[in-house]
Amino acid sequence: MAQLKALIFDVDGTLAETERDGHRPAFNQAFADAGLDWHWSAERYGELLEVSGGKERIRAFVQQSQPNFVLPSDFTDLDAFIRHLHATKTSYYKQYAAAGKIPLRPGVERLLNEAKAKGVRLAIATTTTPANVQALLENTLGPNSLDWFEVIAAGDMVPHKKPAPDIFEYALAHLKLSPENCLAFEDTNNGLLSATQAGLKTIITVNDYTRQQDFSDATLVISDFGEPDAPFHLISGPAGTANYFDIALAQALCTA
Ligand code: XBP
Repeated sequence: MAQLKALIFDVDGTLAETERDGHRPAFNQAFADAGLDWHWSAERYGELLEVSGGKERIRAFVQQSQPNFVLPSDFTDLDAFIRHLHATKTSYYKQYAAAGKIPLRPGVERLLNEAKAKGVRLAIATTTTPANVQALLENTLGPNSLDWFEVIAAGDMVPHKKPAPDIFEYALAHLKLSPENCLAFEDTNNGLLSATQAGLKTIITVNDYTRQQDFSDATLVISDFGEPDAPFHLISGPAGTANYFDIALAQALCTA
């Protein structure tokens, strides 16, 4: 029987609705600052989210939709210009987090605190930039909250971003744990592919960008983690009598 030893969390869309509340407006503000007439609508951004990584997403947008794009004269190549845009975007994301514009999703803080109280180890496996993780956690969970996580695997730390398994494999290696003793938490099909290829049972919490995606290989699919007074909506999988996600349910799913 596999004992639950650690929870490994995706960030964007799982811990918080960051794509809606942070990343998309930050991208658009960075484009405006650069004098570009690019504006990613919620719908267009949902399409672009197929591409993991903000820098990769900008490049995909240029290749898909800006065939006549002319590089500004003070940049030597497109990668340098994308890095500049992305750095501006990250600064806006951090400002939004600091302004309290990116709240945690239901049940996240409760589940993290219960895990800590019960000795279940915590880790993060995300495509987003480490600075964004720090800004989100410190501005929602407090100044020492990064220390709750034994490893924060993020962004360019690995060569291949989700749906490749690299980022979850990086987290498992640093935890020195077998995937059978962990659960992954995701919100997208790309994230599910990444976690399951790393051997992890995966819990999906859907959101407006992802609820129509294929989660056939997920262990459990729920609307969110829920709260005792605000139950989750069970979409698929064995939740038993639970109506919010807690360590007891996590252990039952890990063992099953
Ligand atoms: C989601 C991503 C990230 C964010 C943007 O990461 O793909 O690229 O959309 O962040 P995850 P950056 O779901 O794995 O948390 O611009 O810093 O990449």
